[in-house]
Amino acid sequence: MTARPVIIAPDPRLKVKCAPVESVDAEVRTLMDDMLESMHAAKGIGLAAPQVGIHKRVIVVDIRGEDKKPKPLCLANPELVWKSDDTIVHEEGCLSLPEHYAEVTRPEKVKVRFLDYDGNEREIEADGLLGTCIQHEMDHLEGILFVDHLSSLKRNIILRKLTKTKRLNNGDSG
Ligand code: GNR
Ligand code: NI
Repeated sequence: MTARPVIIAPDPRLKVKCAPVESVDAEVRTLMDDMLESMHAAKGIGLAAPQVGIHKRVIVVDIRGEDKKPKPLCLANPELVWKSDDTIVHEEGCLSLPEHYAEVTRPEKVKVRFLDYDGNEREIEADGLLGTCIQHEMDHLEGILFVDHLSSLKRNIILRKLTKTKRLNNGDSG
């Protein structure tokens, strides 16, 4: 398995609508394995394929803490089949927006249909942190980041800071 670097915003590769996979074949399973390794290495609770530069509809999540045994979930072609009218506010972070956090409002509960690691069609109902995380990852497949749910003022503050950090890391003077 190979941990792949996570792309940091702003970056056009994070704004792409991803394509469905035809099936969960060996290549997709390798991608899932690499994504789990990348996510664990970065201490994230979820990761979407576009964050490692692959524009396929594949996400992984693992919301367990470090104390408990990890039980990762791999989802290909996830589809929202139902969402609650009730919403919840959760503080979100994103490996592509390092060190920035904000409260995001989303449906409290969702039902999602997907292909699992073995290629079987499954459905899960998720709420709480898992529900929030799955919705956050599914947004990535549409080229949407959590900052896109904020006011343009808050979004621009975060994106400008990230641009500045990138410039500093690249050694530019501006
Ligand atoms: O590690 C992550 N934590 C997190 C916290 C609240 C809501 C969503 C997330 S997902 C994020 C990892 C990530 O960027 N996934 O795309
Ligand atoms: Ni993210």
